Amino acid sequence: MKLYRTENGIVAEKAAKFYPLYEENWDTFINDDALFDKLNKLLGDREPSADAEASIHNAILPPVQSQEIWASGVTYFRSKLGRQEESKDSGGATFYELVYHADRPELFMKASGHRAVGHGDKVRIRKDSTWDVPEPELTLVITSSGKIVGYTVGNDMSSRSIEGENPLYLPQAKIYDGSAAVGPCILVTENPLSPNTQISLTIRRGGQIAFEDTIAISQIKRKFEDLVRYLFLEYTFPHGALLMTGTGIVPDSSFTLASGDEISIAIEGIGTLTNEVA
Ligand code: DO4
Ligand code: MG
Repeated sequence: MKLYRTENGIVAEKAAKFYPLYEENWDTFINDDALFDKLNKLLGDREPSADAEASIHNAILPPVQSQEIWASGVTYFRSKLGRQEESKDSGGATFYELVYHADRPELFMKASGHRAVGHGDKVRIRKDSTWDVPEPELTLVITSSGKIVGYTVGNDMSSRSIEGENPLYLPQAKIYDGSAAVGPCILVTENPLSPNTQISLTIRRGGQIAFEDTIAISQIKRKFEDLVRYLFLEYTFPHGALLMTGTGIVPDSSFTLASGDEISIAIEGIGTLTNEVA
């Protein structure tokens, strides 16, 4: 089952039928350890509607409201290599090696919910950056008790020139207006995603494919539960949280994003998040 946040309210999708849940409040509805069962039961008593389906095609909002969006770093080998390469002149490479193998993961706050952009919105590159990439990341939807109840697609837009200059510039490389995209919906499942689930990134420039790659989530070095455990260790999330799980796809060093590029991130079972670079 999938949940969309639309201008009319929440819309649920089950077996290609769309159900209006307009009376529900996003923050309280998704922050429920029994979300799968609740949704399943609710849809059993409802009729699908053409209006609900239309509201998805009109405008989907990012599937986040009062939740904070956090991100994990250096969780895939390819990410470790990419960071080491970009920071080799600044002496930062050792830190990426260490954090890749450490028990404690790298976690950082990416955006508050109201700063996130959704499917079809524009993402941005910083004016003071010269080397930029999208980071396609499976994103966990977590309740305030720390339970993973769903998944969405995330784009952790990043400045490699600023991050490579000095690892301490990470917040500036990662956190700025238009740097966090999530959507198009939340996949609510009874069971965890299959490790074979593929994440695909396609970047189009002038209608042509400028970059594409795919990775399976089985390539991640850490367990999702461990990332969540560290995130919740000394921090409370009254509305729950979203957690990007890190990128396993890094374009070659010669690639940088440009204004007008179209970034599509597809994750099997969830959907495709598409954003143009402003
Ligand atoms: O350490 C820098 C950030 C890493 C990151 O965002 C990722 O691996 O996805
Ligand atoms: Mg990332």
